[in-house]
Amino acid sequence: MNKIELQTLADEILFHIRKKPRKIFEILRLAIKFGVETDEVIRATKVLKKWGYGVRLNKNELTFLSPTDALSSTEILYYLKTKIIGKPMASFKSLKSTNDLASQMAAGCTGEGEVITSEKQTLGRGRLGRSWHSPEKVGAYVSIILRPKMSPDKAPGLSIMTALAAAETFEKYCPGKVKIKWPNDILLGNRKVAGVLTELFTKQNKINYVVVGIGININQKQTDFPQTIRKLATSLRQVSGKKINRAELTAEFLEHFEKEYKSYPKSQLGGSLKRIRAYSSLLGQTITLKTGDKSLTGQAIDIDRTGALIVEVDGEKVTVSGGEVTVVKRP
Ligand code: BT5
Repeated sequence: MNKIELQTLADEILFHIRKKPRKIFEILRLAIKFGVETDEVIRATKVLKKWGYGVRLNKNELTFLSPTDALSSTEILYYLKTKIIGKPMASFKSLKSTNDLASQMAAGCTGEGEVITSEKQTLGRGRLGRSWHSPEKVGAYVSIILRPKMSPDKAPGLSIMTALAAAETFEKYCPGKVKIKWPNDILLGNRKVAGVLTELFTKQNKINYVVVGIGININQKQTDFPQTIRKLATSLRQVSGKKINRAELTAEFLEHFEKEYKSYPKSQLGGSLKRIRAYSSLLGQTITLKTGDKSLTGQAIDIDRTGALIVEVDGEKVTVSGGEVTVVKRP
């Protein structure tokens, strides 16, 4: 049994035994139920213990005592009600970057919807070589592998679609306070609570695969952020005043993501533009937008179905598909 099969067995066993906490389950019966050897049930139990589950293994018996607060696939799948996204899912204790691993896996033919999560990242990436602060136990670092049947020019809007799925997830915890800053930031107040990194891989002018990564600050206190971002960043816990179950929130995000993604390859942001506009922190504002070494200043007036921002510059409409935005403060 390889690592992934063992994790799947651990997921199935846990799902079964946690329905009846403190009940004693015979290892032999579990082995028969899941069609495996008894020593494989014991190995799966050890996987669960490693993730921090309270499970008691007593000679030939197994008992569920308590859940873990780790961001494990077992725990996320317990809450997850999707069809494609997160089926399957692989969770790690530490990775350099979930996007990097997802990309390697996708290059090796992993199918659409597979999700990679990690408790922490040692080299979490933002856009343009920037880094994403990814400490353990407080955040969620998640990458989704997609193989949409559409042309590569339709991919840029996936970032704002993902930001919308995140915003709708956060709304439950911080109602009325969530904003999307085009093209890839989710804000609470003026501070960043999550960021999206979409990476597109093409082959002969067609999409081979896309990796959508998101980093979410969930239970950080302000002092958990390094000085460099302490004034820019916030977490859901800080704004809601409540500690949040990270696995449950991750499952909720993946459900929102699946809903939005379903129609994306066909109609891009058609069905979600109204909601994106309502969440947007930029529309109506005077902004400066930098793309490479070019810069323009104007009024952000709309977002179109491809996810591009429309800016009015000296009476003319300019459509831009990516860049860095700062809001110009009026005197
Ligand atoms: C982003 O980039 O906002 C995209 C972040 C994507 C991270 C996810 S985590 C899972 C997946 N695996 C990865 O390796 N990456 C993805 P950008 O717009 O370039 O913003 C980066 C900037 O945000 C940094 O330069 C900091 O100023 C700020 N920043 C870094 N860490 C932050 C954090 N935890 N919270 C808020 N702001 C942060």
